[in-house]
Amino acid sequence: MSTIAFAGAPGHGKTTLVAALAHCSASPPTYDIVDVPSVQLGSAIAGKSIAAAIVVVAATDGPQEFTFEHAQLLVTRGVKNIVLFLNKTDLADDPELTELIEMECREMMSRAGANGDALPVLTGSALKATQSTGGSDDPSATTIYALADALEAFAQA
Ligand SMILES: Nc1nc2c(ncn2[C@@H]2O[C@H](COP(=O)(O)OP(=O)(O)OP(=O)(O)O)[C@@H](O)[C@H]2O)c(=O)[nH]1
Ligand SMILES: [Mg+2]
Repeated sequence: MSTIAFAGAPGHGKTTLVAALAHCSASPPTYDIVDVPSVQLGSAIAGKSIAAAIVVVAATDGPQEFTFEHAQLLVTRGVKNIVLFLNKTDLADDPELTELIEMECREMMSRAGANGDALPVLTGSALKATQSTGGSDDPSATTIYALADALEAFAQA
């Protein structure tokens, strides 16, 4: 089974995003998930082949030193499929600021050695998605559907 890793600074929402994926998906994932406290990511993925990684960044805080270190770790480990999830948009009510943070994230990923400009970015609220009734008109859920589809595709590749 493929392994997909959740990366990002402490408290930015990795575990909540994993819960949102489980909540919004009709079927169980076809991949193993690595979701550990941020300090443990390096040891958790050691020796594993990682099909894809999600870098979670809270839109309320922007990328942190930890985020950068994780990005570097993923690049060093040869992880090609990286998706950025800009989380906690329910708390970030200024779309211009969120756009600025997205640019900051892309720049940070490029500094870490990834192609920040080409990075797929999803924006949403993992917390809202865990509370969603799953209607296709609920934007918090549709973002999670998009992420779930992307992850399944990476896991099958
Ligand atoms: N408002 C809001 N809160 C969120 C969202 N996602 C996560 N949180 C909250 O942020 C806090 C941290 O979320 P976690 O999912 O535990 O973060 P984590 O990245 O797994 O943290 P560590 O495992 O400690 O590295 C919790 O209180 C969550 O409920 C969101 O989209 N919106
Ligand atoms: Mg966690």
